[in-house]
Amino acid sequence: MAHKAKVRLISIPMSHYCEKVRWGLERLGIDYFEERHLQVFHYPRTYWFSGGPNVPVLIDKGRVLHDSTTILQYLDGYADDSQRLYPQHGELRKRVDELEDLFDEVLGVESRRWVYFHFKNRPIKALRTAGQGTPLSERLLAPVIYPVFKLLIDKLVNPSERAVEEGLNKVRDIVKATDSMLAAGHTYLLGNRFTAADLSLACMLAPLVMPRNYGIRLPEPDELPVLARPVIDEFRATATGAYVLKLFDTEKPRV
Ligand SMILES: N[C@@H](CCC(=O)N[C@@H](CS)C(=O)NCC(=O)O)C(=O)O
Repeated sequence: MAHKAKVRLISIPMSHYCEKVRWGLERLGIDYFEERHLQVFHYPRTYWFSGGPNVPVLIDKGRVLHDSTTILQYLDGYADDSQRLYPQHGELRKRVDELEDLFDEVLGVESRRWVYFHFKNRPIKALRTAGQGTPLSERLLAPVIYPVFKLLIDKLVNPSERAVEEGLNKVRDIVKATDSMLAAGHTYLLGNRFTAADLSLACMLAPLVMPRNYGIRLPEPDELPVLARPVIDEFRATATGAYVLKLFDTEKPRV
């Protein structure tokens, strides 16, 4: 693929872990090329570059990095003091790391489970969102391999009704905690500085509040399955949901 960008991001475009990296790159104004793949079709590329199944994978000057947190920390090396997402020392850095880990490992896992629960039996709708910017060959083949894809999702994500309900309760607990942090009245979660904790909260909650200015066009609430809409309304109505929508609007560069 011919392109002049120095940095390559291998992504599944709807992935909120990939959104973290896009946001990090765009915030720093780094020229990058996003190589987008549909789920499953990404495997040859990720195994080739990183030896593993997951996106995001970032390739910069011959270095291969994977895991959104590792990548954001790496990109912080390009940031000047005012742009840094990770405070350099001390207690604040510890809090940023703890929160980013909680958002990635619990919130992001549960918001993704919820998405797959609502979309796994709606291949046409799912492909319309997931396919944006992916190769035509993948989009044409996707309906054929959809049964394999569904089996894999059941195994990897377990989007059962019970797991989804339990997962939403974990999300509610996290949102209660972030609501009280926001009630302290600072501009951001941990004070007056935008950090990786804010960025990760925004991306990991995104599937449950469907912001505009996400890296792909997400469905509007009225395009969602009827049963999914009350959950979007619920989270948009929280202080954290409103905060996340505001971050997408004000902190994420428009490209
Ligand atoms: N902790 C990882 C999670 C990445 C992740 O779970 N990526 C998913 C996409 S949302 C993936 O690549 N899944 C492919 C698979 O499991 O086969 C990160 O922060 O990057």
